[in-house]
Amino acid sequence: MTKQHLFEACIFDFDGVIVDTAGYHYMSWRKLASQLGFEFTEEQNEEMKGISRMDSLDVVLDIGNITATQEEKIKLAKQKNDWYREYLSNVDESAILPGVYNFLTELSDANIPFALGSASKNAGFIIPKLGISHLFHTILDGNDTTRSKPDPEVFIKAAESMKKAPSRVVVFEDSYKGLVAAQSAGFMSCGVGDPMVLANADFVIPTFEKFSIEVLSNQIDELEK
Ligand code: B16
Ligand code: MG
Repeated sequence: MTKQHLFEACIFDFDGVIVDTAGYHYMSWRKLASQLGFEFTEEQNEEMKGISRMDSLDVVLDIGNITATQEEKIKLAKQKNDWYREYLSNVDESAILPGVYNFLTELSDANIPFALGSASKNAGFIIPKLGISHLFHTILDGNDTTRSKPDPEVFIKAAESMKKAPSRVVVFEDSYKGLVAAQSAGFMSCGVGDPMVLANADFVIPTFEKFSIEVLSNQIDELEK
């Protein structure tokens, strides 16, 4: 068995893993908080990574001690999303995070399938702008699921679409809650970002720069020892 067979497929989160949009989510929530009259910090934003838009809104409103009716919440979420989409209006392949494109093409050339598993309802809208849709076996976003991370629904559906057992699939995630989702369903997990924040991952990489199938296989090898 060659090392690359230590895993059979991958699932990539979107915001903060494939593309540099996590900052735009933060800017949009901060703008909403400021309009509502309170501060929203980068630290508080960490809580929002990986969770759905409406769950994120509840977190923001809690921070500001604001109560809102369902109708008001829908309007506020729409406002946030309009700003987010405005920030994204010129997004193109330059927003792909460093090293990601090379790793995706390496997987593709090696015939290792991979899927997108995102909580974002905007992922399906953004990904064609990046010119990488054709590389993915399956693209699943927040429109394809009813439960958001830390529920593993999106990852389980992605693995099923590729006909792979979770234990043979590596999930790449930039959020603590996304890693909880991956681990609860028995996936291998790789955190992308700060190891202090992503302490629940099997292993963590700062970015995909200098990352490769060989590096991933070595990491898995270590895990299995
Ligand atoms: P939207 P991911 C998640 O995407 C983001 O991390 C999270 O911050 C956001 O609230 C969520 O998508 C919903 O996004 O408003 O675009 O539907 O990281 O799971 O790819
Ligand atoms: Mg993310």
